[in-house]
Amino acid sequence: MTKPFLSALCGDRTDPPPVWFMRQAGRYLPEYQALRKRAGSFVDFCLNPEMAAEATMQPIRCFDFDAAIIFADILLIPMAMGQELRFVTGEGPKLSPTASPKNPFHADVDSIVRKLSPVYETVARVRDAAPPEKAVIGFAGAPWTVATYMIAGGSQRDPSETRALYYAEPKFVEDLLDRLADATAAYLDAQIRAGADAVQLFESWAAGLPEELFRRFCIAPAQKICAAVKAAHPETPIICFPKGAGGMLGEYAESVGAEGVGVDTATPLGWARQVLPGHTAIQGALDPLLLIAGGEAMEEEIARQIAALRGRPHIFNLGHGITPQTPPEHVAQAIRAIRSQG
Ligand code: 1CP
Repeated sequence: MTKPFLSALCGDRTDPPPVWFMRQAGRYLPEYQALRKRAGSFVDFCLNPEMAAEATMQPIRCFDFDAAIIFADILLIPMAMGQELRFVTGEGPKLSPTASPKNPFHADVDSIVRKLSPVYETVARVRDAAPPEKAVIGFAGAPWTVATYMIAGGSQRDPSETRALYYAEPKFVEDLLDRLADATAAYLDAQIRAGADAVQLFESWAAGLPEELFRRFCIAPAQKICAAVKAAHPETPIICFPKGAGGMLGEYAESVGAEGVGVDTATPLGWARQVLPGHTAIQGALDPLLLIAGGEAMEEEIARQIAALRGRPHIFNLGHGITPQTPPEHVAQAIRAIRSQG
């Protein structure tokens, strides 16, 4: 059974393009809200394979997306490294104590990977439950993004605290990124062994880095992770999403060598197709706020984006995660509009 999502990652253009949405499992869905109420804490939810598999499958059943992304979170790695992780309603995630040169959170990779074994069971359950034409996506946060949460102790307006700490304590930040890269590669390897068809690396805080730091913090760790994953699983495609990479996007894609690259809402698509290698699948980039409005404006923008990437391997997605305010019927409308572009 061919999976349209994987065809795009092999470099094939399909019309209509395959589609999934970042954060497609989540608070905008009444089914998710009901499950969340029963699940206890958010961390308990992520580490309960039965419930996490159910949350993963809800958007597939509701909207027939082409790929199911495992219900988990990028902050499970810091938790497995020894930080306490809590989600405070209205405030977002909290990690304590914060990572610092005095508190570097050394943990061996095997113990990190072992602590996250419920996630691999979720992957296996979703693989069993998903129809054969649907792809299962495993994921992790990229080291720089995860390090910014570990150092800030949770939600942040921007990652300036981590950048400032780097200038004061370069060795600590470099060492943390290196350890995160090793743990992340092993974590993705375990997800692929459990049945993930592809993996995505979320670099949510790539914006604002001077070019040399972008190379050191975003490109080098992604290269290390992709090389390790490819060595173990040469057939498994990788998508990297360096949100806010701006003018560094082309160099990032060339250097990292992922099969797919995510583009954010601010990226001009005509420019992206010039700077990204021709065989690289471009994933994106509908504005999630347009999904709140729905209607004709949304349908026109969907048609415009598909036309802008005509002839190129394209995975339709959002330029960032879906928001809790999104009416589920607009998601259904968006999928119909995408699938009508043959
Ligand atoms: O209240 C709730 O029900 C929790 C909301 C929620 C959900 C549904 C969080 C808290 N995480 C998730 C799941 C999640 N997170 C998934 C799987 C589901 C899916 O995509 O369908 C994924 C891929 C993530 C990834 C994630 N978590 C990122 C990277 C993508 C991005 O948005 O930039 C980041 C930065 C996080 C941290 C996080 N977890 C949750 C929140 C609210 C945040 C962002 C915190 C912040 O920066 O303020």
